[in-house]
Amino acid sequence: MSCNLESKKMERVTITIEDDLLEKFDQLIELKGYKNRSEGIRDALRNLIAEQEVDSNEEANCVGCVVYMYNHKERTLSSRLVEEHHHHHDIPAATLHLHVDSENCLETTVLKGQVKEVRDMANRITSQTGVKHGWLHVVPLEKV
Ligand code: NI
Repeated sequence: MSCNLESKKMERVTITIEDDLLEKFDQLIELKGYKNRSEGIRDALRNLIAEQEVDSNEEANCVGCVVYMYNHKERTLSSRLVEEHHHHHDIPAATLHLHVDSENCLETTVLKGQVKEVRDMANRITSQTGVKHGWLHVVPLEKV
């Protein structure tokens, strides 16, 4: 992840980091494909700020990505999930469905709304009996 920095005012800062922590960070940024440490640190800061914003403002606009797996042979589960989506059609959503194997389906649903609405909807999906590996990632829409 990176953004166009040409138009942004930048400031050079000096930070102090323990050798072993820096070594791990260097391994991480290489693994993730960052061009340099600055790119990696900027992204880490953005994530930290976004996480804090989401935690502190339930009314902020966001997009949420909820990922979950379920067994489509589980009685009534597929229809319960569809029912959940139709019942809350006021929250814009798009779902990608992958037939993982003969039993399991993986769905990724992208929701748009206030943090509280998105969290509630994600909880209604992932708390259904038979849904496993439920996970939500929330991205605030205000620019960081
Ligand atoms: Ni499927």
